[in-house]
Amino acid sequence: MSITRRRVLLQGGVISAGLIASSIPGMVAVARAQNRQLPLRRSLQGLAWNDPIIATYRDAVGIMKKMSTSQKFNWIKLSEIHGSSAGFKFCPHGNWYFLPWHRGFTATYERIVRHLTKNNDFAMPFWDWTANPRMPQVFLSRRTPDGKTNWLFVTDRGVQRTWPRTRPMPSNIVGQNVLNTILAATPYEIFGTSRPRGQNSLDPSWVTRRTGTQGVLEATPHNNVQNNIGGWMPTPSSPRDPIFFMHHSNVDRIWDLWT
Ligand SMILES: [Cu+2]
Repeated sequence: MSITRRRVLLQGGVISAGLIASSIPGMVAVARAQNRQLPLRRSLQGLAWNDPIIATYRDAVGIMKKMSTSQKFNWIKLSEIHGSSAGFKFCPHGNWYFLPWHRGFTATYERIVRHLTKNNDFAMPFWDWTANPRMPQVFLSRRTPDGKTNWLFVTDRGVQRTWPRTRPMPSNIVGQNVLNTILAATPYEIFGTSRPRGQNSLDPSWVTRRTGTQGVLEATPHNNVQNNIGGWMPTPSSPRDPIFFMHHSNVDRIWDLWT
């Protein structure tokens, strides 16, 4: 059976209505939040280093990096939900849960940033690598122009990004043609990766099995942008690079476009 975008929409609607009705506290909060104007995710392009959105994210990453490992929002500890040097933990790749899982993960960080900075206008910007294929400037310098630590730069010992700052991501990875191919894929499992081989129940253990066939979105721009950036990004510890969330915010936006 092929799952079309319409079917995903219908099933998604039924699932969320059911959850709200059963008054799970988190979902009630989501329903309430939907009644007020939610902050809109913006393109990273054109946001200056001192734009409130960038400054908020940089501050939050700094707060999390300075937390001890016993604190629940510690930067490294949070990233271990995704994976660590021991391998992937909960994150599904090569699995049709790839998109929804990373949507939830990105939204979780977005809320943590609001919580830590008290800036409720914050929404995770997206790096639109199709329109702006060079690495975003605000991630690239060790210090901000006013001489403070740039927490968006990767300073971990022995782990450095390797993609040259002046070189655009190649168009066979992020170009408009690639995007058109992604958006033209109607079956969800072609667009957004297939179910793991042999899945025959909704048991949560299927979420972390990586035996599906990656769709173009996951296999082409998602994987290759991460592989090209280097440092943490090609590894299970990829969320240790703050650019991870603006990369995934864009993957999430493309899912929304497709829908
Ligand atoms: Cu992942």
